[in-house]
Amino acid sequence: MLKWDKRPDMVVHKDDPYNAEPPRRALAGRWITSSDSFYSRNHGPIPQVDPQAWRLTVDGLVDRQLMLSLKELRAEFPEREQVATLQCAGNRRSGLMEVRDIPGEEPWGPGATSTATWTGVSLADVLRAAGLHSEAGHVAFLGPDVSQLADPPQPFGGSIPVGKALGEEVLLAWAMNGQPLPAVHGGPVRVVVPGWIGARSVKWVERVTAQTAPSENHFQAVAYRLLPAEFDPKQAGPGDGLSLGAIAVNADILSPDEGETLLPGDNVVTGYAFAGDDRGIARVDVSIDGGATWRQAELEEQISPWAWRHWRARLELGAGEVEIIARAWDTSAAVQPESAVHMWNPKGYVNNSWARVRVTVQT
Ligand SMILES: Nc1nc2c(c(=O)[nH]1)N[C@H]1C(S)=C(S)[C@@H](COP(=O)(O)O)O[C@H]1N2
Ligand SMILES: [Mo]
Repeated sequence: MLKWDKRPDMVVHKDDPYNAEPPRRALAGRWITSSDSFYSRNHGPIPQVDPQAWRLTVDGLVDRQLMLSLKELRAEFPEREQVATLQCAGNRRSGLMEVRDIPGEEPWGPGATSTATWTGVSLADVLRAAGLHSEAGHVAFLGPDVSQLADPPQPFGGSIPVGKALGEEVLLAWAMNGQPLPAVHGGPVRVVVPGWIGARSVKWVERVTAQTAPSENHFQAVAYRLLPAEFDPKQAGPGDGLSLGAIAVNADILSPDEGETLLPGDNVVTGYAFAGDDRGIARVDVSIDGGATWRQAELEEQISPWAWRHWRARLELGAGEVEIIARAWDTSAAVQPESAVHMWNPKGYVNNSWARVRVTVQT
């Protein structure tokens, strides 16, 4: 059996804890990522949680503390299905590492982005049943997996502001692509926070706490924050840098792959584009002359307000080495920045610079 039932050609950044992304070809041409291709990002050992024994505690600034089994969660709240893209804040970090090394972090490519159909209940319904207090400003999540990346080691957690937590798209999900949620993706139950960095979608969630301030968990207060380029990440403490939440507009090329050899003439280029929260993809441009001139790609269907948008463009390519470039615009008219040089940051988050793939066109 392959590790965590993943396809054999996953790009494995680390075996233990398992960190792997699908190659571009596994994402290309598919609006829904099959579960065996979906990236997986883990900060600690993957727990095997018995679905019968699993309980969710809802506490903090609520009228009634709740303790729910999976059976109760399914019976007491309306079921919701949501297609949503997850994207790690470290997606495309490898592009930042080409600018300057980022010791201790993994060189993720464009595959730390995947899309699934999630089934569960709205977190908002559960918070309403608990009687959320008006002073609650944030909703914190806690998993059971203890990460050695925190000092001292602590379970993975994070939080989202109450305004986002009450959006009906935020799920406590037990199924992925119509199957029980696999352990590697947080089974039996995980949080899915569509449009926000993947880190907020806490897996194997055991506790939901309504509180006045953001979570003090390492992965909210210290990691997943955007530090100024000059900052020494070893000196970073709670609250330093910008807290990452909604995902910035981003895109990458899925086909052709980096280094591919193509035939001269008409070639089809495809890729994905994604913008977080309430923003959508408005336009994708492609260029083969370094960005001097652009041509608009054709946008494929918007399959859900919370999913990426695939795009395609037909390019006439002449013989030689060609760099294909793509950039997306979102519905707030934000566009991807040109260069990773200006995006570089000590932990290597949010590389949303122009997508570039170098190919050789045969003579
Ligand atoms: N409990 C727990 N939840 C977690 C993580 C983790 O290490 N532990 N990693 C987070 C990060 S950084 C990302 S990008 C997503 C990845 O989800 P996936 O492994 O299902 O793709 O899970 C998030 N939830
Ligand atoms: Mo992540």
